[in-house]
Amino acid sequence: MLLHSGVGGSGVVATELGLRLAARGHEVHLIANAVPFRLADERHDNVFFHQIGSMTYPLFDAPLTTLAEASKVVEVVEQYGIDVIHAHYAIPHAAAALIARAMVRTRPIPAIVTTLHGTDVTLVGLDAAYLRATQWSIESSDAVSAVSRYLADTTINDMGVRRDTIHVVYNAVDTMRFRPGNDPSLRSRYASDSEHLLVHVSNFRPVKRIEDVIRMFALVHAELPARLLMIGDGPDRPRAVAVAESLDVLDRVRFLGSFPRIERLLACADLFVLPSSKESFGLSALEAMASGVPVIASNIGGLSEVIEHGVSGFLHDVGDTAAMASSALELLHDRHRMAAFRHAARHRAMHVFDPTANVGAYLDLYERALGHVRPDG
Ligand code: GMT
Repeated sequence: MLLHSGVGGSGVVATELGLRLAARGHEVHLIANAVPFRLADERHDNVFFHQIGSMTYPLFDAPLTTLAEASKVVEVVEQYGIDVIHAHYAIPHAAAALIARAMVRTRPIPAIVTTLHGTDVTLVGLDAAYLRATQWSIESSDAVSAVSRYLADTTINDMGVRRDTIHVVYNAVDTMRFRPGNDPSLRSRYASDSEHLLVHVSNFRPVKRIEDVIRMFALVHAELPARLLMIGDGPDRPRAVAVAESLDVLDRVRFLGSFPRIERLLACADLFVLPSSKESFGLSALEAMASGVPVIASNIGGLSEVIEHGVSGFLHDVGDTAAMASSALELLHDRHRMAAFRHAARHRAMHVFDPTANVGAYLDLYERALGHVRPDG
């Protein structure tokens, strides 16, 4: 598995898939710049971590990370006899995998599977600086998957990738780990019994529109006593703090920073808020739903494949914080409706985004890719 190690859904998806494959007896090697976020507190005999080297040199503007990654992949493939290289996020991982395969001296050569997660297609990959490299990486992989139908279609239609098939494999959630079960003593640290608790989790990048979380929260709090937990960190945090201050709700908002085990906190929430401008899937929303927390989100990307509008949450136009607040208040005012939404959210998470089915889908994809690269077995 080649993955981004920081806070972010693609790294979480890759790490959790690796752990599930290892639990089934497969040997899994994770290759990243640093220990992946959700691997930090896990240990499994079949899981190995290899750190990509980083050498600076006055002639280079920055470390040549894609080449360093390719070199590390070659080392791991030649030492361990890897069958499948699974790149999570097209660039640079799929490109590094393809470069590595061209260098490998041992046989048989590994198959390359690329999973598209989001901005590798909808933002970064579309930029002229990376477009051809991204197209080539996707077209040259032996099998390609996307985490939503929306993302698969966008890759073919908007990015102009020439490929017959991009398989859709929805992300999964561990519904034993993420489950309802409010811990009153934990919740009481952030909100009293008479206050409603709203939560947002992300890496606070511009696509997450975290200022909208604050604006929407301020409208909710104007009508009902409420608190907001902002979990995560990133470049837009100072602006969100400034907006909270200007709307006079800073004392109602707690910025907790980022940490890997958020399940106990999520289970304390009344609503989860995700007003992103781009979101190919929305793993954090799914984790909230598994915790029995309805989601108020924007109606973009793959979010409508995860959240059913009017059943397990509400979807509104990007930036329409008034509509988002009004939907939130609708649920917070109506205990029975809230209970129905909580149940529907949990039910959907359990039945549509099941980890066992997800591992099975990826194993099928690995077989397909191996059939492509090693047709004679
Ligand atoms: O594509 C990104 O912006 C980064 C990526 C990540 O590593 O967090 O997020 C994407 O992949 C997640 C896991 O598949 C999805 O849940 C997110 O929706 C997706 N982010 C975007 O599309 C903005």
